[in-house]
Amino acid sequence: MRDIPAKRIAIVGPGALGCLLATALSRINGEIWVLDHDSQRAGLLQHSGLTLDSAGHCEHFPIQATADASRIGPVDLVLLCVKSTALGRTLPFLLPLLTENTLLLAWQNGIGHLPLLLGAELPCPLALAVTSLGAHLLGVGRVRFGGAGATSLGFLREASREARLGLEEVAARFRLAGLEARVEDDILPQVWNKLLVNVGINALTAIHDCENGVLLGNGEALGMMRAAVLEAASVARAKGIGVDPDPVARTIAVCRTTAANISSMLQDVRQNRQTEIEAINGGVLEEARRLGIPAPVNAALFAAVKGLEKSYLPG
Ligand code: KPL
Repeated sequence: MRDIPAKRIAIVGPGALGCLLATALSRINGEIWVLDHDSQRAGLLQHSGLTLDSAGHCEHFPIQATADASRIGPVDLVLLCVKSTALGRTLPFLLPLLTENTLLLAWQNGIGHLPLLLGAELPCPLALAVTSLGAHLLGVGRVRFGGAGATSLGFLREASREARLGLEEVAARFRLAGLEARVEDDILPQVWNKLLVNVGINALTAIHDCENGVLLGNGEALGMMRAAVLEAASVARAKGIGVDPDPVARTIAVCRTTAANISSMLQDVRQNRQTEIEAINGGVLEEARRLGIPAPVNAALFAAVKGLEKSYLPG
């Protein structure tokens, strides 16, 4: 592929999104690595590569994968695709990938993890990616494309000119790979707009053990959705973040377009994994508490999902 320089890129976390991005970027000039904390799975990925299932058409991509970041060494770009719950243990693990010339791009849902990201001692610039790309993991290294969606990229802090140019180049690379991507001057409204949707859908689907679309036919759940989203939107506005003027309509629209989806939180609960409730409704609660804004519905959703986790997580 011409027009774009070859880069060394590491994708950390071979979940649905990590695998999808790895397949997309494999089409473009560059050296792609997948870093996984699980050495057995990394071995499988190295051996079998990635498979992308797009509308029933399967494509295979050989990939380099390892559980040892020092085997990869410094790279130009890191796509940090682990869940917010794994960030604490992942940041030290990926340090061998980073130099001052690396760009670290974080793809987590929610906001509760942002203090951890911002407080991390990193040698390189850090940017956030907010995406509505759909992806579903079918098995190790096997991902189903779940629908096109825009990706916004942006820095949370003042960034150097080089870093901003680097991020523009990342957006161009994604576009060349067929993904819709753009750089935002202010990424926070995008982070919060996505958060508001997750606040309204994820916990409720976990509590009711249902697909996203089922919420639309449940009057009680719809009332909770509306109230939770409005509480979170008041918090955003109190922080001066310009979120969507009608976040409830947006959440309902997403519920409709993703009606058959099992939300990421329900998938976590069904597989007895820790959910992202701390980063999503928990993140809103933390900000609400700081600002003295009541958020009883988010508190109830938070407590209910914590109760579910307690039934299967040790400790
Ligand atoms: O982002 C999602 C998630 O499941 O985390 C939604 C938009 C709710 C789609 O399922």
